[in-house]
Parts: sequence; structure tokens; C-alpha cells
Amino acid sequence: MASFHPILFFLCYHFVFTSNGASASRRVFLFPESDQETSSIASNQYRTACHFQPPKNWMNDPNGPMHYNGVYHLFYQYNPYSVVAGNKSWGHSTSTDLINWTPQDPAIDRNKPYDINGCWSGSATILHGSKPVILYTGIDTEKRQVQNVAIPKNLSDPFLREWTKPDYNPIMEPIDGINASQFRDPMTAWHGSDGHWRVAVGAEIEGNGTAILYKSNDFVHWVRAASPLHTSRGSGMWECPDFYPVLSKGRQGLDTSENSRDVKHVLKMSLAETQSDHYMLGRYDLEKDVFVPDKTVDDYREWLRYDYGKFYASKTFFDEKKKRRILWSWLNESDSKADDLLKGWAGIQAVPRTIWLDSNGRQLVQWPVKELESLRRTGAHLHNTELKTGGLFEIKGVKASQANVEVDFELPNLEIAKPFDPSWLIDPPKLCRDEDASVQGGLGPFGLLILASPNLEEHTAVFFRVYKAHNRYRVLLCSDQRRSSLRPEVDKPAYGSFVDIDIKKEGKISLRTLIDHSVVESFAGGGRTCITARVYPEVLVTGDIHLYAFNNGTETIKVSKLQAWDMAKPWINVEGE
Ligand code: DQQ
Repeated sequence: MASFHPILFFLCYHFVFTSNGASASRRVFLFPESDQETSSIASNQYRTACHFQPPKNWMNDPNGPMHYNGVYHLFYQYNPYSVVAGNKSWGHSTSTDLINWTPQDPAIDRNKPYDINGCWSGSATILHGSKPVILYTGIDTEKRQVQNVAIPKNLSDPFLREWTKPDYNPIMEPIDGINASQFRDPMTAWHGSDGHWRVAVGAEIEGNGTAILYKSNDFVHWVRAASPLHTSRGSGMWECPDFYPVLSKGRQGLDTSENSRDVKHVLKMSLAETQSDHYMLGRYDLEKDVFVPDKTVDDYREWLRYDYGKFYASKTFFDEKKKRRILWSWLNESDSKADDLLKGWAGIQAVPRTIWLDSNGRQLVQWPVKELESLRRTGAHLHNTELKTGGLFEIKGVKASQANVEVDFELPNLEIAKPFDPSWLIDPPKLCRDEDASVQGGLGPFGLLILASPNLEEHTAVFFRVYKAHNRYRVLLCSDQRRSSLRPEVDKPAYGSFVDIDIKKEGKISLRTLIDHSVVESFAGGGRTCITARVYPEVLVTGDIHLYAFNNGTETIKVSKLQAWDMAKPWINVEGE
């Protein structure tokens, strides 16, 4: 059982926000001139325990995730030779539970004229439920982006370790007005009732992001459709597009080829310009081969996002074993290149998340796959505890650098919420910066202080504020990294977004946060708003790390339930297994 001791929160914050930071000697441990011994301590502590990463070197996009014959496969953009981007090939790992992963040899390497300069992102399609095929982008001898096929060499190998490239590659080329340097990342194909396969490829045509559609009846010969699946004005290159059906009601996932009246479609695009993933909900008309969004909004900043933090080049797949759709995504580093060189690795994947349509039909909801809960160990549990104004209490009994926390905050008096200004909807991160965790509000800020040093000089604040609009309450979620590390070379933004919940009806706000060394993944309102952050506190190296719940609003609130668990370390790509 954790024991919580309220202390004078304001005084702590006063100290934090007026402090000049650490002395120079505390900052040197990761710089190239530091001695090897100290830097390797830092590198071990920033390495995650429960998140997917290769043993070493550079990783970016998740590629071709699939479930086939009882085995989950995850491929990924990989540089086998270095910790910086380049020499792109497809790394490969397999799993039977999405948690423990066995490393395999790279599945697709640069060795043909049509991919000699790089094997870039792509997807897997299981033809008629029995034959997996990969579509990927190759960078050819002339540096053109072309689309290629790879197929398993031996279907009876349970791990599909070897992949061959048929002689008919490439199957799609940048012709007829397609820009050869903006044409990539084929998605999982879907099969229509007319017997044709369809697949779309990300592109940019005259500044407009687009998903160019191709059709085929044999998966070998592909013909470009008269119109793209969808185009948006001014959004720039669409990388890694994804297109899939979701049930209008219910959490069950659907095969990518499903389509009926009970189904809505999701079109996701990764915007190269902002390195952020956005999506639209809408209806897909197979006869006309067009996707019609529920709402057409030109300004991409208003499009929905899977995650309002660091989360890019994501990709989903249908897990036919458990009838769910699962989302993978690349989380880039936020430290310096010099740090990456010393760490010997760069890039992790977010934990796999189940994804479905919210019952309100307005947005998607995400939740870490159930299997992750098998890693929960001893924990701290607490019920109905008051969190007074200025209260800060420590969540003890868990390893604060490798934990899973779930809290329900109950708000007895909504009336004291401060008035809401609709202009805040345009830039919630600015609101998180202007009204950070030290600024006392009416209802809020309240939430968690994560990876905190003993004197709070370092901490990541994940918190809520509740505002009163004229006919409803608005809930803001912030994940503020600006004090996450004393190290000046680390990128430390503040992220934020509103959570689409009816706080009056639900009476409480939930927050689940996964803390795993250099990553903090937060799910608010049952997964309606997600924010992921990368953080590199010095305190991870010294080891005296703390986790707190706090309330800096003017009203006492109640923690109706708090559960925190230590997370065990799974086997993820341990070499020599
Ligand atoms: N990364 C890949 C491209 C893709 C980009 C190259 C997105 O295929 O467009 O590594 O991060």
C-alpha cells in the first residue's frame, strides 16, 4: 500500500521554477567528451524495458505488421550499420504474444536495381487469408521511388524468415505526372466484391497530399485508377497512409477488406512537414472507389490525431486471432545525435494499441493491448483519497522509472471551473505552456509528476484542467516536458489536447500512464486522448526517482481509485536467444 503525504506543493514549485538548473558538472555525463563508463550508465537507463526496439542502431517506421499462422510479425525501417538514418532495410522480429519478441535476420535488403538505394516503408497483405505478400517502396538506381513486391520463400517456415523478390518488380512506377521523389509507402491492400484488389500509395502532387489508388486482379499487374482515393489541399506529402474499416458500434476489429453499412472507414496520413499522424473518418464507396470524409476540413491542423505527442508513421493491422485492430507507431528520439551515438541506438515503437471507433462516432479510441497487463508486478493501490489544494503525494511501492499507473480523478464541484475561451481550441499546447502545472486554476491543474528528482528540479507533468464553456465542460490534457530534464540539448516541448468526454455525466476523468525510462505514454478518458513524450532526465542516471500525484487547483478533488504497478522486463530482441 502506498502512503501519501500531502506537502506544501506551492513551495516545491516555487523552488523548481526559480532554480537555475544543475551545475555544469551534472550535465556532462552524456557529452562525447565524457568518459565511456559514465555514458554507458546513461545509455542503459534511457533504454526502454517494455517498448519494442532492436538491440542496436537506427529504427524508424513500423512496416508490414501482421498475424500469420499463430505468429505476430513486426518489420521495421532499420539501418543495420549505424545509429543514424540511412541504408534502409526491413528489420524483422516475431512474437506469439506481442510482448516478447525474437529478433530475425533483416527480411528485405537493398540488393536489386529497383531498391539498391533503400528499402523504404510498406505493408503486408494476406491474400485470401493464406498467402502473405509485402508491398514496399524501393529507391532505384536513379533514386526514383518505385513500388515492389516481396513474398515468403518458404511458407512452411513458421517465422517467414526469408523473403524473395519476384522478377516482375517494380509493380508501380512514378509515371504520368507522379513526382519520383514523392511516391511511397503502399498500404495494406483490400479486396472488393468485384474481384479486384486495391491499394493506395502516398504522394504529393502540386503541394497537395494524396493517396494514389491502384487496382489489380492478380496482385501482379496494377492499373492506376482514374481518381485518387482522396486528396487534400495544401497538406504536403502524405507518408505512410493507412486505410481500414471500423465497426460503427463495438470494439471488434475488422479485416481490411470488410465493408458494409455498419462500417466506417479511417484514412490516416503521416504529414511529412509536421511529422504528425492525422486521420479522417468517413464512408468508402467501393463502386466509385472514393472515400468521403464525414467532415471536410482543409486546414490539416484541425484534423484528428491518434496521439498529440511524439508519434509518427504509424500503421495498423487486423489481428484475426483476437479479432481486433492493432496500431503500431514509431517514437523518434528527442535527444541529440551525439547522445544517440553514445547510446548506440535510436528510435523505439509505441506499445501496440487496440484501436476502435468511439461510441459517439466522432473519434477513435486506443488502449494498450491487454497482453501488456501480464507484465504488471507488485503495486500500490488506493481508494477514495482526498487531494487537497496544493497537495502533492508520493506514489510509493513501485519502481518509478518502469511503471504503469491508472488514476480516476473525481471532481465534486464542477461549478468552480474557470470560463473557457473557444480560441484555445486552435492551439492547446500553447495553453499548456501559458498555464503550466504551477499556475493555480479553479479545477486543476491536477495529475501526475513523473520521473521526478527528489527536489522536483526535474519532472514531467501530465495533468488536466477543466473549464466551463456555455453549454458543457471542456477538459484539457497536458504533457509538459519543459522541466523533464536539466540537460539543455534535449528537445522538451509541452503537448496538449482537449479530451472529448462529458465530465458532468461521467463524474470522473481517468488517466493511464506507461512510464518506461525515456518514454511516457498517457491515455486520458479511457483512451480518447493520447499523448506520448520522450524524456531524458538526469535523475534516471542517479537513480533517486519519484512519482507523485498532485492537485494545484483551488478545490479539493478526490482520487477515487489509484493503481500503480511495477512492470517486468519482457524479452525484446535479446541477441543470442
Ligand atoms: N520513412 C520511410 C519512408 C516514409 C518515411 C523511409 C516516414 O518510406 O515515407 O525510412 O517516416
